[in-house]
Amino acid sequence: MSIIDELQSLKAEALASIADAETLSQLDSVRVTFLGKKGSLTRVLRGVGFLPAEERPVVGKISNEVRAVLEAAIQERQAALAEADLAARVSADAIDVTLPGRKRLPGRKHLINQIAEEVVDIFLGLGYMVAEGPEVELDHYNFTALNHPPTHPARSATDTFYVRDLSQGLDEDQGPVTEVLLRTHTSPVQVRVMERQKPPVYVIVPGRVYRRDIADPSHLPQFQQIEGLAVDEGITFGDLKGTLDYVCKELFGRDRMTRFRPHFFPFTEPSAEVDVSCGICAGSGCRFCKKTGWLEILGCGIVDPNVFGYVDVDPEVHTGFAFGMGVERIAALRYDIPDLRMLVEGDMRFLRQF
Ligand code: 2U9
Repeated sequence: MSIIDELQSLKAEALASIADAETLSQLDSVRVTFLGKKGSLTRVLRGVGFLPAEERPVVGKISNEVRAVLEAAIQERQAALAEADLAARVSADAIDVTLPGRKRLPGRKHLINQIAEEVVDIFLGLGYMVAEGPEVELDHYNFTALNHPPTHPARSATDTFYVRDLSQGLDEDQGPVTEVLLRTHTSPVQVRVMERQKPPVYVIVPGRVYRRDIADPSHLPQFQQIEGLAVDEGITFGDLKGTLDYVCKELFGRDRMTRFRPHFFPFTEPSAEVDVSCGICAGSGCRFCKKTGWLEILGCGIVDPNVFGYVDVDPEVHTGFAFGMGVERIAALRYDIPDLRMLVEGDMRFLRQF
């Protein structure tokens, strides 16, 4: 094959490879293969030296033409590939400006917190102050100072979460630790208030409490309580009844009645449970109130003199009443929620503003 034929077939082969190149880097290796210093064209032109002198300019001219054609073809293909590459990237990154924007969903206070605030506000209106305290408590404030005898069942490790300091590692020999616990009621806060403040004391205490209960429709191992305490000279059970009857009417409606049933609590004597008349049947008995006409909503009593002994208040001079309610239970009664667990399962319908 003559050099000229070789040049023509090299040109045809190179043009085909250029057309086949699908990426810029493939195209560059085609360029190196055919036009590079050690490429095919250079190799063919090495034979020029053996040609008769008169043929050399002709071959030289043709080889320059081949080089020019190939360089032009490469440039053209390069432009086409770069354009296709850009188009692909643009379409991959494309933003569809016609899509609707992301909605920011407004939230609202959870029902539990709404009701807790509502109850607190009613007592603020009666002149009570609000107090808060630690959720990790000492046995002294949670039980002893609240007149629980050492053997009281609520003190057992099956009823109360006890806390251990594991910062020094888990020591298996460490016996049961009974000094530190998760408070089972907010009453220890009232004890702390009375330690600091001499009567008159009118205080309302909202907060989270913990009990080792298995969650079921009417129990939660963690729930919110609101407790209150009034200590003054000459406080009577009549003051307790008047206050709680007013609060129930504020919470459930002016037409509702209350009744007080005798009960027992270690920290109050006498003690009572308070029922509010059923809002569905107005007291005549229905399924909602289990045919009783009444719904149990809180506990209360006259502060036991023993409790005053722990905080240096003289029971001969001062008397007091106290009460407590579970906020989830109030929410369930007011809004006919059949299972307390529904309130704490993260259901967004309790948090979304519609
Ligand atoms: C002091 C003295 C007395 C707080 C009280 C109750 C009655 C009561 C329960 C209601 C439902 C707890 O959430 S519940 O399970 N509470 O019935 N609590 S009297 O008595 C006190 C508090 C503090 C110094």
